[in-house]
Amino acid sequence: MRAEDYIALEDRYNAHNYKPLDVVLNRGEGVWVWDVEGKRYLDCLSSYSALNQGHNHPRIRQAMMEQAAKLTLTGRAFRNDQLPLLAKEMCELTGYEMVLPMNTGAEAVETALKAARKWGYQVKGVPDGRAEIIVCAGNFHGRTITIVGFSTEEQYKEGFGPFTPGFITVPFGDAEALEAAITPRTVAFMVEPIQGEGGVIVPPDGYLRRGREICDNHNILLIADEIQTGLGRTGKFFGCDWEDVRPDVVVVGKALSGGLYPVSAVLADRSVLGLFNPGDHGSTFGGNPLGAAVAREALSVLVDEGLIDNAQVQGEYLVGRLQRLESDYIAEVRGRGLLVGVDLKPEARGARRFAEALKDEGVLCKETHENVLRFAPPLVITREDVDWALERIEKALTEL
Ligand code: IF1
Repeated sequence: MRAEDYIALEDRYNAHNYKPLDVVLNRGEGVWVWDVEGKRYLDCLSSYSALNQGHNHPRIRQAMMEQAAKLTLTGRAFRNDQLPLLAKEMCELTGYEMVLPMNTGAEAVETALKAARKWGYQVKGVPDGRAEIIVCAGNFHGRTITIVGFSTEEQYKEGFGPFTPGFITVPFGDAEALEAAITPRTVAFMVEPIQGEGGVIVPPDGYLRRGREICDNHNILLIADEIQTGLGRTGKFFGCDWEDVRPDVVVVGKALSGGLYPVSAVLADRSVLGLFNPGDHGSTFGGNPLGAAVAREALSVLVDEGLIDNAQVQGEYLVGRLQRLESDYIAEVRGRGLLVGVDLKPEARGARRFAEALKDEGVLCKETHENVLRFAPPLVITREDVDWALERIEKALTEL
């Protein structure tokens, strides 16, 4: 079958909840992917930061195959020999006391929200059913009804109400607005250290540290959604590490499994996650031995291969080169580590056409909103590969 045949099948039989670039991939290795006609592309999206360790990492693949041949699923009705080791390794790596494993990012966010509400009622003493959680305008935390209910993006909500009450929105990057929104019923403030979907928005210096102080002063949990910014993407283990902030609750997903399998988790201390009792929460696949074995290997690859430092080094180089690029189309280049957004001027007539043109040149990236091109290659990328991509990006942004 040819590419257009796959595209026709997808369009006929799949719901149209996406508008993908018309490239049909069937193989990946490191930063590279190949389409069904054998053409090679440099992946500058990494499945929205799920592939920090690169496609088809040999060590993670091996761990997955070995575990798949032994035991894949027990349900949490029984125990398995991988989950305890994953939890211990995650806690040792991050300095938290407990883990609650889930599968997708949205599920882990929901878990963190449930934990915060339970903490609010049981520990803070908020009257039952009255808990409030503060979130930021421009947030992206997933697609469940509760989560889209507190999105400020109309399209994510339209047609899906009614929504879960108990969420208050404040502007992102404005610590004083956060403090002003707090009431005696506030139990948590949830924030992305850098807003990804929001258009790679880096908050003002000191915002997270000030947020931490405000949460401390008002006895509120700080929840960091590190699903996209975590696990090395920004050049530190967590995005919050840039301001030496330790959230009370951290949500991770995506690259936790190196892109081989959906694995997410909530990290926190016993004072929060210890509040869950048997039957309070769960998931059929959450904590399964296959996912746990994959995540264990994915985490050690991140550390062993120095991918976090590499993200910082290559990211600085990429951002520097993009910032020096003389293009009439670029309004601003933002980012940290290998989470980079190029904000285009209205004259550029939208980011999508650049993503299309770059695809033809062999660089895969995606627009976010109308005017931002996002570049987030796997953290295994070399200087040589960055140069290869830059040559094409510079051409597209100056000649198109
Ligand atoms: C889609 C964006 C990225 C996330 C943060 C939770 C989740 C995500 C900070 C939910 C997911 C995704 C999902 C994907 C597109 C994507 C995305 F453009 F929408 F914003 F990455 F930038 N918190 N992000 O970024 O995790 O349930 O998907 O595992 O198409 O919705 P999930």
